[in-house]
Amino acid sequence: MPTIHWYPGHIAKAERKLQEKVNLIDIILEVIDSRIPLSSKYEGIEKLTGDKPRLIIMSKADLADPEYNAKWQEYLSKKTGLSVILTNTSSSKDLSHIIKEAVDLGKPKIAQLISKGLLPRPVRTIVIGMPNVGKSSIINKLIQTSKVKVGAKAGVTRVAQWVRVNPKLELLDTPGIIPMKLDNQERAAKLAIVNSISENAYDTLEIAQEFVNLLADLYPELLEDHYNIDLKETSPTLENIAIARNWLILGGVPDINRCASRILSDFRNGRIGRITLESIPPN
Ligand SMILES: Nc1nc2c(ncn2[C@@H]2O[C@H](COP(=O)(O)OP(=O)(O)O)[C@@H](O)[C@H]2O)c(=O)[nH]1
Ligand SMILES: [Mg+2]
Repeated sequence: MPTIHWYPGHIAKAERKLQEKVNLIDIILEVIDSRIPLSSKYEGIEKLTGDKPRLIIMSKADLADPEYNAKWQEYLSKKTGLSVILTNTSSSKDLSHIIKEAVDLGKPKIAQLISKGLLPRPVRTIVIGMPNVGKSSIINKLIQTSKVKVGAKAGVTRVAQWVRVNPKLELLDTPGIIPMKLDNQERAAKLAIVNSISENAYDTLEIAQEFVNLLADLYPELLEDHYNIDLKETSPTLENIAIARNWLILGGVPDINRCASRILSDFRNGRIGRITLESIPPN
């Protein structure tokens, strides 16, 4: 198992900042990565959001295995009782779906304001998730139709603004970033594979090999086809893949560094195929 470094000291502060933002909003858009729906899901989410309504967005669905996408969507909606929407940032159909669900989720809150004699106002929401899951891409898509800034709010950093998505929905234009507690190294490795962890925190050779092991286990044909190896004859090491693909340095030595970076970028860009790295937990 590779070693991934993390700093527990930063977590409490990051959690406090996230909580401050969440306190300002009515409903939450929680983004997870469709390729690792478990590892990219924040375990402390219920504690953070209390009883505020929430919508789960499975991002990067275009990079994940379509069969697994459907299974994970069903599993998560059953388990949480929440709506789960699959998205990829190039689809605007998903986007209108998200907007409609968000407005619906906020209706009880607005009705409550009215019943207290207050004026109705747009539902306020925020996009939260781990680094690199696609939060900014979703925010940009949500606000591209309307660039109306509705002003800063006290309690949030000065740069955070409410943006009106439509007359019924306002979005905080900076995401809530979930602090990474990397105490589980298997999980941390998956987060590193999808590029959610800073490259300084891990060894690329180790993480690439970990990914190759997962691929050999879950999608052996994709590994064989894409890297030109036969798993019956060759064990899937970075050395062997570099040899098979003719990635060599002077003297015919396999270039494992190039091999490692290449494999990770192939996966992250969807060049190997549509891959999901986590299967549904047995019940
Ligand atoms: N293929 C694909 N790439 C995406 C999608 N959403 C985001 N990305 C890419 O993932 C990377 C991180 O996205 P970003 O929105 O900055 O994530 P954030 O760190 O959560 O704000 C960027 O390179 C995006 O282009 C998606 O739905 N499909
Ligand atoms: Mg971002």
